[in-house]
Amino acid sequence: MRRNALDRRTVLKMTAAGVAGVTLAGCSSDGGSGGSEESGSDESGGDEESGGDTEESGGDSGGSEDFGGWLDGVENYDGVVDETGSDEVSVAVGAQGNGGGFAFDPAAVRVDSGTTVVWEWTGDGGQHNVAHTDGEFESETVSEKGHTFEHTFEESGTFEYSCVPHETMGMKGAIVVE
Ligand SMILES: [Cu+2]
Repeated sequence: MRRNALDRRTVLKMTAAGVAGVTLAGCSSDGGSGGSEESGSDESGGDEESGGDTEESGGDSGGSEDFGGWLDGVENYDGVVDETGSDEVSVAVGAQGNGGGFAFDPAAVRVDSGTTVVWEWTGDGGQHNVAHTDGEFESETVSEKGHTFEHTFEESGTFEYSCVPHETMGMKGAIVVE
């Protein structure tokens, strides 16, 4: 709730902190070369994040969901980031991963139904898009930093998507709607 009052940049940082939290709880693989900048915000964001963890009624231990193998080989996938309780959630497009700016961050996120997910282009990795595997949503293919695409998830379910130009490199993601 408090999170909604923060600007998008802060939300992104906190999301990164959430990923780090999952890392600590789960396997100990490090965040990769792209994680160094984000790690600076981990300490401040981490406290707040752990406060929110009490809302998780068990269930999602990081990395236990593999989406039928959809996220196999997605370098930056490190468990489903819980953003339930947020009206709007940001996902970076062209985050570091998969050998360059070829990742969605977070790769997988859990939201409540009615949540708007806003994908925001970092400007890295060239041209990207956001394409649901079954065509329920699809963005333009663009490279410009700051470009956004949004989709409001009204129905519960699991939504797998990719960046079509970089899907084979592992630029894939998933939204779990409760
Ligand atoms: Cu891409």
